[in-house]
Amino acid sequence: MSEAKKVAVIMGSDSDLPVVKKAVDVLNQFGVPNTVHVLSAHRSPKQVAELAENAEANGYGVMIAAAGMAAHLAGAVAANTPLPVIAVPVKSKALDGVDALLSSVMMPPGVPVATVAIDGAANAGYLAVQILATSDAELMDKFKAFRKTQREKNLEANKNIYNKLKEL
Ligand code: RP5
Repeated sequence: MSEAKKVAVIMGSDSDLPVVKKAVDVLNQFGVPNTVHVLSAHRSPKQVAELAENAEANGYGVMIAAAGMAAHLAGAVAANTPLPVIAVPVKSKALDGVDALLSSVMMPPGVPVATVAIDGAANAGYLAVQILATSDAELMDKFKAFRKTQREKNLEANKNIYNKLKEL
């Protein structure tokens, strides 16, 4: 059996960590092996390119790149790897993350990055799990079980909504 593919989680600055932690938590929850890096498209571009260029050979299956402001990290990673790349735009003070959202999502044809919501790192984790699960039946079963639990919780809340209304 081939080894489980890893996910590389990269953030532009360690100031992004409180957001990015949610992606790492999801990957750990599903038992997906991952590595975490602080590398910047602007401050350490050579190291970003090196990580991305070697990622496929090093056993990665998906790369997550989180950055704020003029966020070029996901694009710089995608430019250097054939692996799927997920961008997490991180909220900044001046433009509330819209700057990073637009920088991440408006990629030219042929070099896509799958961009989640501003600060949506948990969904980056879930999407990475879903991508890897297409070639990993055990992981797919775990993901389906997670969705079932989510649905059951929602339906339970639906049953209880009138009791909740009375409590308010
Ligand atoms: C981006 O600039 C980082 O991803 C971070 O979101 C933002 C600010 O970085 P610091 O000045 O906090 O290091 O490259």
